[in-house]
Amino acid sequence: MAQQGTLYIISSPSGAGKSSLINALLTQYNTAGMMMLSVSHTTRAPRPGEVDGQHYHFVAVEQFKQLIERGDFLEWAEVFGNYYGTSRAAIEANLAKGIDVFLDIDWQGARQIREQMPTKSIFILPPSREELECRLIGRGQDSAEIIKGRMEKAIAEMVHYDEYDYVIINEEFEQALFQLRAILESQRLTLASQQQAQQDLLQRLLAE
Ligand SMILES: Nc1nc2c(ncn2[C@@H]2O[C@H](COP(=O)(O)OP(=O)(O)O)[C@@H](O)[C@H]2O)c(=O)[nH]1
Ligand SMILES: [Mg+2]
Repeated sequence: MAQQGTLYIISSPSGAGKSSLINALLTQYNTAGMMMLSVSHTTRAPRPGEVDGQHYHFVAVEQFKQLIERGDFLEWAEVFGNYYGTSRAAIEANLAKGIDVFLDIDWQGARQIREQMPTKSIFILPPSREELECRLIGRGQDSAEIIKGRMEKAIAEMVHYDEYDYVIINEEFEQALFQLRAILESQRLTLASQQQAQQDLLQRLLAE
């Protein structure tokens, strides 16, 4: 039996640098295509530069509700007034192939997934409130009112940090990326993982 991939849940408030970290991880360390990021469905409008099917599957509310009814979502939640959902199909198939799957989802989604399958969950925090505010303003895509709202939502997300297995403070990007990698590497070195990955070697080593 092929080794089952690990399902990583990564959450953070908006502006903590989660997307950049996940992207760097997947482009720099995706050895043999054994890691993938799940593309969620959302009812929010695409931002400039966002590509349908790549950043999200952008759908209308009606379509989203149909997907809920069909049972297509492993989890879904309303976040900042929009719907977001993780579709089941790609995830289960890829985990079965031994591929590590990454979910960029909020705390509500994380709770739902944890109830259904084994996960390793990681929460990414900004180094300070001031820095978080700077990063939210730095995007320059939203009005002052939206930014204020996002600060409030960020705090509402951050209070759930203690539901996660790992916590990373993203002060310096390369350091945070290194820490994210360390979590992955250690996961691959657990007894259970190594017993699967090194079956042949272990058999040879322990033969009488
Ligand atoms: N529950 C759930 N949350 C999601 C999903 N996709 C994205 N999110 C979360 O929704 C929030 C808003 O995401 P987004 O619209 O991309 O804005 P961002 O804050 O700039 O990343 C983030 O916390 C995401 O992690 C999903 O499929 N399910
Ligand atoms: Mg995002």
